[in-house]
Amino acid sequence: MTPVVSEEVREAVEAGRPVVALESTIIAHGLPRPRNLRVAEELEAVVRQQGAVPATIAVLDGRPCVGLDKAQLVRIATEDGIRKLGHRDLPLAVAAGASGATTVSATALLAARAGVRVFATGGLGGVHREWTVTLDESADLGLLARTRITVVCAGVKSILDVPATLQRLETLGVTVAGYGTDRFPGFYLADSGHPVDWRLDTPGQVADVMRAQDALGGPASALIVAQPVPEEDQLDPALHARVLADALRACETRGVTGQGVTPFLLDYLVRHTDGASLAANLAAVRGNVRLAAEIAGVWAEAE
Ligand code: PSU
Ligand code: MN
Repeated sequence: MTPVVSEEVREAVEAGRPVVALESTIIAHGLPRPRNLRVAEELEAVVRQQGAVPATIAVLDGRPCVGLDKAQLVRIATEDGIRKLGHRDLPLAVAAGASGATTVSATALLAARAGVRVFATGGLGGVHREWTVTLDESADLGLLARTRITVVCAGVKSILDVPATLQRLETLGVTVAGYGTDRFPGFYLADSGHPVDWRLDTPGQVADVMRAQDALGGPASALIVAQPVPEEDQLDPALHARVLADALRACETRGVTGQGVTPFLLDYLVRHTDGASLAANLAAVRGNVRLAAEIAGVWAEAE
């Protein structure tokens, strides 16, 4: 299942130039249409502005692709029947010749296989509230415990049980640092209400940690760089709390389970905050993509 790496990405990886992996589930299932296509293109442009090469990742007609051309990006954003693929779904999608968007877990796996070390997203998946009943924990966590990649994110999605997710990351041995903060970010919110033990303040410091990971050896786990959405762009915390409580109730009432839970909750928030949650989500992702490109730049210089 060797990924099909675009020529631009392959050349950049071979030459040691900066590359940033981008996931496609946020495009296909995390953002409303038609805005999602514009966002996909904008995120790639942000990477380029920083002098790095974007590698958006997805599976098209059974082929895992690292680096999409314009037509492929359009398919992911607009085609009906684009599936949501976690890493466990990849062999099924390949064998069936299916097309799908990759979550953090599938994107991280394919990026690492293609030699891409830095990856930007919005918020990681994690332990869902009601875990004691549903046992719903995103496959993102387990995969990141086994993959050497740096993920820039705004923490984990605030629809989750954040302290339980932080605990699982600790148990699984995933390295976590706040970026420019001692507080663990809360995706739509700048502060999840929980502290983070380590803080990094510059792309150079992040690259130092990446080098130390490699020098130490040990399990090939990830580095999570958790950057908060700027406070002026965050969702109003009171609105967030109120609408999220409604969203969780609606999810239960409608019997949404499994892969459908996260897209349902994100969509509910967009519709019931008059788009404010979308604005916060986009601000977080944009900031993460920019920082990831900076980190990739410093990393490429140091290699
Ligand atoms: N970040 C966003 N929007 C998203 C996601 C992340 O801003 O839609 C996606 C990621 O692909 C993540 C997935 O891996 O949600 C988690 O889904 P689940 O909880 O079903 O594992
Ligand atoms: Mn889940």
